[in-house]
Amino acid sequence: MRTTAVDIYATRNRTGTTTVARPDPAVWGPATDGPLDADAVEEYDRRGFHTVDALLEAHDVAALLSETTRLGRELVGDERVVRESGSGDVRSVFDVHRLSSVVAEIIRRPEIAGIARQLLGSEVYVHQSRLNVKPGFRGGPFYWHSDFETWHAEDGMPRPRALSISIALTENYGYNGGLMIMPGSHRTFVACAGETPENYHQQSLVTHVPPTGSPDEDTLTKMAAEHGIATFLGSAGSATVFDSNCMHGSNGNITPFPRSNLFVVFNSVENTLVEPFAAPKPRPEYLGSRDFTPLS
Ligand SMILES: O=C(O)CCC(=O)C(=O)O
Repeated sequence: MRTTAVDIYATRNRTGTTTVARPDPAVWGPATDGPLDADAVEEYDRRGFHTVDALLEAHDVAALLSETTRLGRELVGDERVVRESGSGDVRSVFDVHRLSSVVAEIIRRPEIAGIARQLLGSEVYVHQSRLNVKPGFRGGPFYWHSDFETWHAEDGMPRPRALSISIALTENYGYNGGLMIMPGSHRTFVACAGETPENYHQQSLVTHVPPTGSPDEDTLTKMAAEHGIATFLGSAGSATVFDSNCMHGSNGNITPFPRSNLFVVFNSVENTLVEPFAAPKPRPEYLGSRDFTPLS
């Protein structure tokens, strides 16, 4: 574990949830050069996210869905595949930018990686990628969290100079477990209670309310009252780009309509990982990559 004099994003190793205003920007630099226009950049800066319609065409979506099925079938017993604890259904397949040439090609496109370069103000690399599957009738929820809180504590990401692009592979209705984000929450860093146990990812990725790294209910209630909750609605192929410190999560899916998406996390090459800030050792490479080669 890293020992530094002052960690402005100190989290874990405490008994309660605390909040602090985030000192870092969400948009790093002028962001004038890239796929997003000035209004989109302003919205991302203010709300912490922005939705792009029709980022992928139907044939790309079909190719990604078929990759999801293939990887779930081929990677039996592989730790990169996380399954629902009750049903054994595939919940997530990680590291898909390395496992699938289809994913590798798509995420490098200027209209995708270019958004990350534009908002993060530098070259970028992939910190993590995953296909999240939320099948009809029994897809599990993802509890409220800030990704950056986890990446800082467990992966050693110094600052919130990272973002995710979540690309819908199925229609996202208001009721099939789509992404929920508290708009504007990216401006507040929520430090969470609890200590990070050894190999915590083996527990946290399958537990619907992870005991460490989850804000307490009082804090979430206050944040929801202040910011409200926006739900991502969109057709297959649309996408939401969101800041690494947004408070977000999603409900389970008991509707007959599956909800799957591709998540890609881009980190600035000027924000590469160090030792974890609040965990005994770094998480495995497929969760927090230490290959900082800029995307070509
Ligand atoms: O797929 C979802 O609904 C949410 C996933 C999520 O929050 C995450 O991967 O950090």
